[in-house]
Amino acid sequence: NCNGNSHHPETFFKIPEIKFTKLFIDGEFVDSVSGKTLETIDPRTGEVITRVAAGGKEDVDLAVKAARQAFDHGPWPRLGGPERARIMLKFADLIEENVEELAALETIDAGKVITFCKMADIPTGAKALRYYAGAADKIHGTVMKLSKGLQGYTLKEPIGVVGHIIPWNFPTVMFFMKTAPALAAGCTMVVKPAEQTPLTALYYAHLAKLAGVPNGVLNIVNGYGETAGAALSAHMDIDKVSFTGSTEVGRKIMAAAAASNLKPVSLELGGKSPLLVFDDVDVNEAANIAFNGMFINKGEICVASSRLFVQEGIYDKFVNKLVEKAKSWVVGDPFDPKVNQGPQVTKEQFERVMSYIEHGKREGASLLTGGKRLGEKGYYIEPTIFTDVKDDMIIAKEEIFGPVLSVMKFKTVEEGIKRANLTSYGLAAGIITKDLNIANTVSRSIRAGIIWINCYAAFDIDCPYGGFKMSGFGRDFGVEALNQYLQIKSVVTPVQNSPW
Ligand code: TXE
Repeated sequence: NCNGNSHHPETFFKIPEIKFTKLFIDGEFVDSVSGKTLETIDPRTGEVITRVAAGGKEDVDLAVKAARQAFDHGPWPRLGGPERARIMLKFADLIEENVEELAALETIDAGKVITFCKMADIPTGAKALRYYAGAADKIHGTVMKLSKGLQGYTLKEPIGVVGHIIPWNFPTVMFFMKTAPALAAGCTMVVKPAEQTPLTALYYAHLAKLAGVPNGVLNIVNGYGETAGAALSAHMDIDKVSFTGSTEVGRKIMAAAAASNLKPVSLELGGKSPLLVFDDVDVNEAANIAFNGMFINKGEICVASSRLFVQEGIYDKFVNKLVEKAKSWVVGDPFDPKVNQGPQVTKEQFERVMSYIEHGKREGASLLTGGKRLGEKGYYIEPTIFTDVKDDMIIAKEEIFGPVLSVMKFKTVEEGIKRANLTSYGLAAGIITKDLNIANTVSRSIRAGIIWINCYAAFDIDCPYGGFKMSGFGRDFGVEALNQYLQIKSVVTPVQNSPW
């Protein structure tokens, strides 16, 4: 493993100039009312990249007012679907034209490896816009022949002004998994990006304007959760809040929605996802899937396969393979194309992960590999694997959100299912086996929103995704996400002298 600080970033990529640092309200970049700003930090060094305007309640009020006006009187909800689609497609093209610059912004802000940002994260923004643009002109209700001479039909109307509160682990993907279906539905919106990663969202505001998204439709208020985020979730004039983040904040958002105007919320929260590997597999292939399922995006991924259950027949061989993979996994500057894992997003997250590693050691799990910080600067952590993990240890129960894997041994299918379900979360799960019956039984028995068989973390925009249990409710991606931004109105009327 190379040291996180051994390279100069310029060797690999030109860091882009930071062009957008203000709030975006009613089609203009503006300072915050209070004049306050917040620092955004380069996780490779801990140094300040730039300061961006920090919005508070007053700024949220202004943004909601603009969005309300655009919804109640503006063109966006009133355009035909094909017109909205045309603008969304242009927006998607602009993202692709600027992919290099956007990828570099995402990498410097979040510490995500540049190769992935270029290949996956940024293009997913364009893909989401195109997918939902394709749906914008196919939003139909149904017609019902009702009893007693009545006829009914449903109208699917945009839900109104939406608040999107998003986290820092996939700033671009989260931005578009929420805004693209809301735009297609004809909603207007206020987005609050995570305070740790504000840079790409502001660039998207600029591109939206260039593409022709009317003023007031897409507003961005950067700021902290307790101020800007809380103001959005408690706002009387917001019709829906869509949130991705921690379970703890999810509770606060739901409470604020209940205490204000009872706006519906959708919550995509944490996870502690199980991956079950059965004796019949090709050990090398399965270890690859399991290792990537945990360590991609430095473990900062809500579906991370952080509880790995390996059946006893292959357990020793499998664990050896995992160690081999950890040894060849390159941690370092995320601008280096050879690097697999960049720094954790912030000092706070870095310290949180390190403290979980200490918990694991204290609780008596065996530290098989890793466990240490890399370098003295920046927030780099070695890929870390614990074995002899018991189901009730803290490291097996709580979401660590970093490169720390817990490996457990199991005997029977029944035992595997039972232990996989021993969690308050229910976001995702994986099964690796050649036995179709086992795959079918296990996938029906695990209470989680997405199950991967012989693959892991395989996402597609057409495939809905969200949680069971304390991983939240509501679905992002797929047609399901579009429905979250639509209201159903039933219209009923008598039909006189109906012949049937
Ligand atoms: O999340 P927060 P944090 C989990 C993960 C991680 C932990 C803490 O386990 O270690 O959460 O991360 C905004 N009202 N996930 O503290 O605080 C905040 O500004 C309204 C899993 O960074 O939930 C940011 O925009 N909003 C997750 C967003 O909520 C508030 C991804 C998420 O931040 C608010 C991220 C409030 N009172 C973390 N307080 C996933 N599911 O992928 C904060 N926010």
